[in-house]
Amino acid sequence: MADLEALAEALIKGDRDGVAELTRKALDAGVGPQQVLNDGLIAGMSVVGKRFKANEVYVPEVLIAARAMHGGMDVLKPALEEAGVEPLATVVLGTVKGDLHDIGKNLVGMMLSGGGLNVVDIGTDVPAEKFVESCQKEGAAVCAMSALLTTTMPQMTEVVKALKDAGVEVKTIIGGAPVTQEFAEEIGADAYAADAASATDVTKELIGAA
Ligand code: B1M
Repeated sequence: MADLEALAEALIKGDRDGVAELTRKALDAGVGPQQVLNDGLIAGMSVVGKRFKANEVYVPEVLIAARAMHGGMDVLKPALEEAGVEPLATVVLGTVKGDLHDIGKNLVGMMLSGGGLNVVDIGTDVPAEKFVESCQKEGAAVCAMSALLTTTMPQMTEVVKALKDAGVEVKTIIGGAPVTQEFAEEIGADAYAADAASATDVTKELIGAA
């Protein structure tokens, strides 16, 4: 019988090769790809997320766990596609115009992927029009914005406004060191998250998948 607990544990430890091997073994043993994803990879990543939130692990551990997650996903992806398993939703993610910081954004992206979402990362220094265009093109359920500079926070206002003006039906979530819940409310964003793990929980709440 496949050991999905061991798979989750290998992911938490950041053992990329172990994760790939245990994912393959689980599939070979006849476990469905959705179950391998939920009870193995996502289960492991959500433990990492909780520990990160509680300051029990830090950025390097999350990056290593995310790398291990990718090792498992490489093996799992063809099986998921074959079984017609869809991601929960698509999230368009970017750092707003004028801002080149991407370490936090990338962490958010990794945790969102680890939570079963399809993440379309549109990079840094992204103007409002590009957010709008990408959300439309990708059929995104959520538009996620990161800003690390007080001077670029107003760009988030621009994106929220541009999405509304274009009539794009998408939920918005914002975050980054200078961003606050109050600011999110002020600009009419749907949600704020303080860190990458919370961003995943809040995004799932926004799409009713929590
Ligand atoms: Co810059 N920088 N930087 N910088 N930089 C800061 C942000 C700063 C606080 C440093 C300081 O002065 N103490 C300061 C901003 C001051 C302010 O506006 N309040 C600053 C400045 C001023 C600048 C420049 C203007 C410096 C200059 O050139 N004079 C310049 C601006 C360039 C630009 O963007 N146009 C600049 C440049 C750079 C580098 C290029 C050198 C580099 C970025 C490299 C890169 O990202 N590829 C850099 C770095 C590394 C930093 C610090 C040191 C670290 C940022 C970081 O990666 N943290 C930073 C000081 C600091 O924070 N100690 C600083 C780690 C990361 C994991 O955390 O990004 O906060 P963070 O992400 C967290 C949360 O915020 C949250 O989750 C993440 C993980 O939990 N989160 C979200 C982030 N996005 C989210 C989105 C969400 C939800 C949560 O929902 C969608």
